[in-house]
Amino acid sequence: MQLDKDQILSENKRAEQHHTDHFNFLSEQLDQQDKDVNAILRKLANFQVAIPSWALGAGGTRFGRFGFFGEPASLEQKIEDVGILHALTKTAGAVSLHIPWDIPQDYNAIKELANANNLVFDAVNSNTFQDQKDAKESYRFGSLSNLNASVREQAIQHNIDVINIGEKLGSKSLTVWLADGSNFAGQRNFQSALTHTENSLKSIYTALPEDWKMFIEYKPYEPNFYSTVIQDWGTSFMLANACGEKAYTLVDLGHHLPNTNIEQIVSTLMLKGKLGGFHFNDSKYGDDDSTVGSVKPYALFLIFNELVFGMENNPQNPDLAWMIDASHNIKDPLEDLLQSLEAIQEAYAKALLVDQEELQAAQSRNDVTLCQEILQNAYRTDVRPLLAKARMLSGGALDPLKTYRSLKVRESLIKERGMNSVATGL
Ligand code: LRH
Ligand code: MN
Repeated sequence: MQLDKDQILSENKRAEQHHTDHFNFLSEQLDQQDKDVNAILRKLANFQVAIPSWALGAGGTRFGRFGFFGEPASLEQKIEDVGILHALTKTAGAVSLHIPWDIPQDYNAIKELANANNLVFDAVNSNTFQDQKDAKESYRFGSLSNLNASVREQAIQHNIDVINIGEKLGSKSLTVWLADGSNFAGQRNFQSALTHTENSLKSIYTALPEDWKMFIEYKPYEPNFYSTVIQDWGTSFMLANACGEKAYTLVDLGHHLPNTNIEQIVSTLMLKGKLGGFHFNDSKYGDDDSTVGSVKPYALFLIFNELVFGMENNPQNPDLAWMIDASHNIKDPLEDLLQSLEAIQEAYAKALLVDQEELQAAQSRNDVTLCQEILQNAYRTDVRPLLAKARMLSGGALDPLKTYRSLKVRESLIKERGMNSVATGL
């Protein structure tokens, strides 16, 4: 299924007057504050987020899975679903595949389909946290950190296979997340686990094409509940430095212990030129993989404030990889992803309203209250007319979620795929 432009434009017609009134009111306000509205619109339009191929169906937990109807049962259908998100938002121009959940059968056909949906392939993700049925070795006691050299070899080879798959699709980066760790004190020697992991990552790094990046994703716990080898940003940063200049740290927002100051981690990694990218989501307790901005929207804004500062002041840090990593248990996956895309754009737009010079001047005078006011004024600005305008200028929907519903997209997907089609992934 593909949405055609005219369907979206006719929906926009109905909302146009309302949008124009709100946009004119806001841009007048921003003009008075000497904000360059056109520059902000350009930045919003250029901000493309990759959609995870593993989040297009209903996920589940160990307590059960409630399938969502009309799920994409093949990689082709997953790319079509990302195409629908991109047609509506014009900000979802990439898909991030997870291997072996999404191994293409016909690379040319997959590339053509992605092209037809104006999509590119972002980072490819390896998977050494599950055993494959025909695998020689098991990852029960770890993969790249395993005490057994042939298990490590198998995991290293898998990552090299994932790079080869990504190369055929035009991807330029590999994301490595390890579940490796232990469930009980005394189960593993921390130093041997870390040393094996470092050496294994270095082996994978040597197979990385010249123009590729390797993202090392950290996580404090789950599925191991006593220790995780790559548990925090410091460990990932250390391993990225040990591997080389093409290795970076990937920040998954859900991979932090409660009340961690993630914006400070982001700022530090950008200063050191080692921030590779993000897995956007939100969480109240653990790695909940909830809708972006649905729990801690102000924290997301503060992260984007550091990103905007870093993108203006840290040329040593490369362009970032923007990806969503979510899992949906009870909601329509496409509606959830539309909301996440909106929340990311909203946080970015609000951060672009922060006058970084004015903030630095207030910081240099230790005018604490004014520093807060500068941030909160930006955060309290309703930037949604800017997002809508940027989408409309790119041929997208003024209101993607409303358009998704009024065009009865899910109903059409169910008609095409049936009620019980199931997607691979989480
Ligand atoms: C681990 C993680 C990782 C993916 C997986 C699907 O929690 O965030 O990024 O490999 O989710
Ligand atoms: Mn992740």
